[in-house]
Amino acid sequence: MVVQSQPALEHYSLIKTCRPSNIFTGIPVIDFKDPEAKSLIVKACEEFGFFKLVNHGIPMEFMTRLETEALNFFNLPQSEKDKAGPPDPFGYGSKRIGPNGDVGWIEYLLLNTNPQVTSLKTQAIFQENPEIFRSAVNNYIVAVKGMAFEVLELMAEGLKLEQRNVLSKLIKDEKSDSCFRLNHYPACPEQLQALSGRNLIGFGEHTDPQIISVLRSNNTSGLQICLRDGTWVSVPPDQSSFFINVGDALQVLTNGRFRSVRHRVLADSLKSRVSMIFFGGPPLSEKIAPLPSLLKAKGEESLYKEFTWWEYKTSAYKSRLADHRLGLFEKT
Ligand code: GA4
Repeated sequence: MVVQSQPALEHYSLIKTCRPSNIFTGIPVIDFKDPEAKSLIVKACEEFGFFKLVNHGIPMEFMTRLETEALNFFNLPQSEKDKAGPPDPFGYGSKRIGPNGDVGWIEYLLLNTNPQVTSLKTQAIFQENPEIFRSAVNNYIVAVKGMAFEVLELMAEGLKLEQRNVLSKLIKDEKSDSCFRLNHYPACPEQLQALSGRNLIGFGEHTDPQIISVLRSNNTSGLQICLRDGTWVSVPPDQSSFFINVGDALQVLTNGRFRSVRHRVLADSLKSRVSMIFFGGPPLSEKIAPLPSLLKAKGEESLYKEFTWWEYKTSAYKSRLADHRLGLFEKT
């Protein structure tokens, strides 16, 4: 048995492992309908850069329909899925994440939220049930984007910014550089994990470069976040809720008051995990700098050099997943 498993371990030796960690019960939960939501969101973004959103009003059907369609795609033969790849950055990817050598126990589809042309690759993505899959993706994105606008408007109110659309307009803009990701983490063969006594990494630790990320997953655990003191904790899964991440751009817009949360996903030995994430990014030409009214209110200087979203994104794509990408843009 052990002898049989060794080649498998060798084969996956590029994928990192980590020790299992405890389920965390302290994730802030925000009820969208709570009159206090705006100040609770600000508090959660300051402390964790992460919170769970309940009572969000998006029907479960939007999520389950897309999950079913995504699984139909991921269950296709490998040769069919490969027609929708490689991800450059959009398309189907397996194990490799980004262009710089990161690998994980994962396969995924990375999609542009405003596709201009229908390429051969998009045809390959939507091949089986083109209209059904495409409309499940589109309907889901429209619903989640609308919710992200509202979250950003509540945030602006909580931050006491003069206009409640200062943040939301960045991703409402028709040139907004947002994207969407469908991830499939197959259950990881138990012997592989048992042999090392550790968990295989599905998606290595990183922060999201954008303003905000909205994640929904099935009920399989695996997502972990890194707390301020550097401890990694497991986020209990909840298929009916959304999880909101502060991205690097929002950290800069708030001059470091909100923190972009470092997170990762571990493979589960028994169940596969499916997640869908909307990444709300600004237009490429947008200047990313702390909001002047926030600096004025606190009498602060910007902690960051000036840059556009295009400059940040270009630099992000030259980095490795775990890199501290904002480091290059911090004033010394
Ligand atoms: C992390 C957030 C999003 O998933 C993503 C990722 C992107 C990719 O998978 O192509 C990146 C990663 C993400 C950050 C640094 C670069 C780019 C892989 C990578 C090594 C789609 C994004 O926008 O940035």
